[in-house]
Amino acid sequence: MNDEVARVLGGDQRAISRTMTSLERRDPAVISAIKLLDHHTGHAYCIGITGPPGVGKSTLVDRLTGHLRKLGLTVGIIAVDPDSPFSGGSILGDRIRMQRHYLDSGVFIRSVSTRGQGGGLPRIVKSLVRVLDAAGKDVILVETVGVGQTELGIMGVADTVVVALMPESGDTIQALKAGVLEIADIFLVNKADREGADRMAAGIRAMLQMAAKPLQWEPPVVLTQADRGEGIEGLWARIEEHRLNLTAPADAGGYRSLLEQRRIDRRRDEFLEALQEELFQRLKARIKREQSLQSYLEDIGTGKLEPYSAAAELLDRPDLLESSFPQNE
Ligand SMILES: Nc1nc2c(ncn2[C@@H]2O[C@H](COP(=O)(O)OP(=O)(O)O)[C@@H](O)[C@H]2O)c(=O)[nH]1
Ligand SMILES: [Mg+2]
Repeated sequence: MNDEVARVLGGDQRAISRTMTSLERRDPAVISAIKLLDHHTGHAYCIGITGPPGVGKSTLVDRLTGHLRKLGLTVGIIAVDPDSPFSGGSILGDRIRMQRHYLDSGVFIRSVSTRGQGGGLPRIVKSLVRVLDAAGKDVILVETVGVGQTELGIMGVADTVVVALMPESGDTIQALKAGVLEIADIFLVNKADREGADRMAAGIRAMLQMAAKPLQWEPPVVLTQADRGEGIEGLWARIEEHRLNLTAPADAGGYRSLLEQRRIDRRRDEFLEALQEELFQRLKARIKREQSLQSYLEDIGTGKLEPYSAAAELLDRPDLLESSFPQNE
C-alpha cells in the first residue's frame, strides 16, 4: 500500500491535509489513493449544519466539537465558506473561534471555498468527508451557509442535517418556503437569549404539524445558546435519536436500514456525478485541442449550427471518446 494512504488511515493530520490539497488540485495521482481509502470508509457519522450567515453555526460546531471530545469521540470539521465579499474574513473568524481545537490531534479542521462554483455544495466536500472517514474520525461536521442550492446539497453528504436559524431574522417563513422543511432532520433555534426565540420555535413546530404527509421522522426543534454552550448536550441527544431512527431496520423483513439505503443512493448519485464531470472535462479538453471541433464552435456561434442538434451530432461520433485522451490512471 501507498505510504501516504497508510498515513491517512493512521490519522496523520499532515497526510490528511496533503491528500485534501491534492484533491483540490485535481492531482491525477490522488485518484488511486482515494480508491484505496474508500475501502476504509463507512464508520464515520456525518452531520450537516446549515443556515444563514451569522446564526452561530461555527460557534455551534466549536461547542459541539468540545462536547464530542469529552465523550471521547474524534471529530472532522469541514467549513464550507461562500467567500463572498459579504462574508470575507469569516474563515479567519472561524479559525479564531475554533482555535482550541487546532491544537487537538483528535480534531481535523478544513475550510473549503465555494468561489467559482455555480452555487451548490462543492463536489469536493464528498471526497473530503471520505478522507476523514477513512482517517478514522468518528463524527464529521460539515458547516455550510444555507443559501438555496447549497442547502439541498448538504443532503448529499450528511446523515443528519441540522438547520440552524435564529430569532429576529425573519428566516422561518422564508426558510420553510425554500424547502428547508424537506432537508431538516433537526431544527435549531440558536441565540435563545434573544427576544422571540420561543416564538420562533413554536412557529416551526406549528409548520411541521401542518406538513401534508405524515413524516417518518418528525424533526425536533432545539433551542441553543451556542456562545455560552447551552443546549449542546440536548442537540447531541437529538442527533443520536435521529441516528438510531436511521439505523433501525426499515421494515419487518429489515434487510437495510434507512441509513444504509441513504448511503447506497448517495454513492450511486456520486458515481453519476463523477461520470458527468469527467465526461465534460474530457470533452472540453478535446474541443480545445482539435481544430475541427473549434470550427464547430465557430459555426454554433455564428448561427450556422443549432446548439442542441450540434451537441447531439457530436455525441454520436463514434470516435468521440477515443483514447487520445489523457488517461489519468
Ligand atoms: N447572542 C448570541 N450570540 C451568539 C450566539 N451564538 C453565536 N453568537 C454570535 O453570533 C455571531 C456569529 O456567529 P458564527 O458562529 O460566526 O455564525 P455563522 O456565520 O453561522 O457561522 C458571533 O459573534 C457569535 O459570537 C448565541 O447563542 N447568542
Ligand atoms: Mg461560520
